[in-house]
Amino acid sequence: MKQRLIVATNNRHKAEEIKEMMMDLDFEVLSLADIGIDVDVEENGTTYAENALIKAMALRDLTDGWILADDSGLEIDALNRQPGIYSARYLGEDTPYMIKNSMILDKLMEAEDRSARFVCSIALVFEDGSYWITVNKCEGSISESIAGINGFGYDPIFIPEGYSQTFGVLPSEIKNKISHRAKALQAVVQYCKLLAEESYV
Ligand code: ITT
Repeated sequence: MKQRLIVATNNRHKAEEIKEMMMDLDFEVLSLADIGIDVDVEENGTTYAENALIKAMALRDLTDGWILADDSGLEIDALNRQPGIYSARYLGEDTPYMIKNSMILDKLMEAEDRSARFVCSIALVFEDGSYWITVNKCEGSISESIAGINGFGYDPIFIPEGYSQTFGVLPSEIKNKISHRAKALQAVVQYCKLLAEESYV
């Protein structure tokens, strides 16, 4: 029987990416929407890892199965690594990303250094309350203009290292191989394979 894995996010784009990347694996991957749960967890941690664990642990009493939560963000060096863990709330939680992205480009108008990275921590919580956490990143830079409609959030202004187009333009097949979230999920899968071989963990 497939292991039931609940993806503890209210961000449907994240849930879709995670489902797509875990499609061929031996998990029954379900989002909060799939199991009819609607919770808003206060993210009061000071790191991505803390927040990922807070989100995953909050779901433990509400459902069965393993729980996976993602906390992620964009760090822009010229802005002292803002917005970082505050990425969802930066410039207003309800401000459309078209406006947020254009405000960021304005802030970087004079910047010589456009380097940036996406960071993603994934926490995996097991039924007995034990957990495992990974943090991964995807280096890149902020584009000169907003480009593309693929992905979500800051994707239209982020160019991953080794490419000349934003995640908003690049197809999801590429983002899902090289992104911060893709790397974190690759680590999850590797850990789950070790778990299956018991003697290693
Ligand atoms: P949950 O907490 O319910 O998972 P959220 O969107 O609030 O949903 P976070 O607190 O982790 O999630 O905030 C992450 C924010 O970082 C997200 O809202 C985007 O603004 C940005 N972000 C993270 N990953 C991204 C990606 O792959 N592409 C574009 N923007 C991303």
